[in-house]
Amino acid sequence: MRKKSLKTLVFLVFLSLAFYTVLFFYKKKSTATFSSKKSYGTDKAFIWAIKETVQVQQAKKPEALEASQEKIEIPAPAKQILERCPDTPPDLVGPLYVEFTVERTLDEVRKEMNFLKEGGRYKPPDCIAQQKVALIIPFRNRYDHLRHWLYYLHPILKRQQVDYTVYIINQDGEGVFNRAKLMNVGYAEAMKQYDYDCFVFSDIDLIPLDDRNLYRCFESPRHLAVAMDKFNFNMPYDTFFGGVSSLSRDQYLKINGFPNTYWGWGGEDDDIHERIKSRGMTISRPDLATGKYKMIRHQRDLHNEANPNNPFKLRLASLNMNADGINSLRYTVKAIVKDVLYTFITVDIEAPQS
Ligand code: UD2
Ligand code: MN
Repeated sequence: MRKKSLKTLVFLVFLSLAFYTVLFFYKKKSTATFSSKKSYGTDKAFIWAIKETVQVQQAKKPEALEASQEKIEIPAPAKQILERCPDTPPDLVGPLYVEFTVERTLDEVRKEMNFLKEGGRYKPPDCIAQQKVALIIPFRNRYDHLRHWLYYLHPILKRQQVDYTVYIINQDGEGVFNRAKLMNVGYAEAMKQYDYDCFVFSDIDLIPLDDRNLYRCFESPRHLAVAMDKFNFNMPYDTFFGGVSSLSRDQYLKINGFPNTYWGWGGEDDDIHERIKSRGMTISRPDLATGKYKMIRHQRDLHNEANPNNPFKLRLASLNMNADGINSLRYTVKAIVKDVLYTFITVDIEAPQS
């Protein structure tokens, strides 16, 4: 019996020894596995293996990261490469209904033109406009006309897919009006702001009756207002160049711009025609149906009386053109105001008193 108990005791001691031995080695292993500097030198091979594993995992990490990013990443929209706008703008409607009986405030017009940027600017959003066009309007004290012009022209120009800005060139003071000189100022000021390649010069009181009459430049200088209601929708004479015209930058510079010396009403449009002719260029025109215009009826303005000297000057047009033009232009800008509908430039053009 005693012998049996001794055996059991020895067995128990053996068992507990075995247990503690296992426990000791297990502890040692677990310390080595989960780091600590203490164990670093003690089992280099083991640590190396761990580091290697970690490195392999780290090396794999970017891949794993990339893979996970690929999954959640929303594919970026393919970068839209804009194409040149088509030769014929797709949204043109043809003949237009135009009337001047409705009173419009500038604010009402502003609300309608929500596609414009400050300065009276627009650029087609879905294609690259064929031309960058500055619209130049000689102006003084014609605010009623201005409202109508903006109301009708902005949507037309938008449909024509033009990259454009509207410049109202406002003559400062009460001196004699000078339409052509104001148009030169418009050219010079517009060129300071943007790299325009085309200039459309328009009276404030002329609204096109067909949006297929494109406000852009052509191979030769263009006369757009060929069929006005006030002339029974016809040309008043063959060489008529008044109302609305367009010249590319090159064409404009070729004729040294416009004359600065036509004070008061009349003659300057014929002088411009002479300049074009004397430089060997022809005039391009829309047909009489497309080139229809409605003019807002008005009296002759104060300080813009017909100038009796202008017809004589006209005879010397081709002689004077080298000395009188964009190369001799002198003026002082008084103010530039950028509205959403237009860039309004008030300018002192050294006008004589009338
Ligand atoms: C004709 C021509 C015009 C020009 C002018 C002679 C037509 C439709 N147009 O216009 O192109 O050759 O004769 O100079 O035939 N303006 C003002 N405030 C003024 C005076 C003139 O803003 O006080 C501007 C305005 O843009 C006007 C333009 O100058 O539309 C031409 O003046 P106009 O309308 O009095 O001359 P009009 O109709 O005889
Ligand atoms: Mn007029």
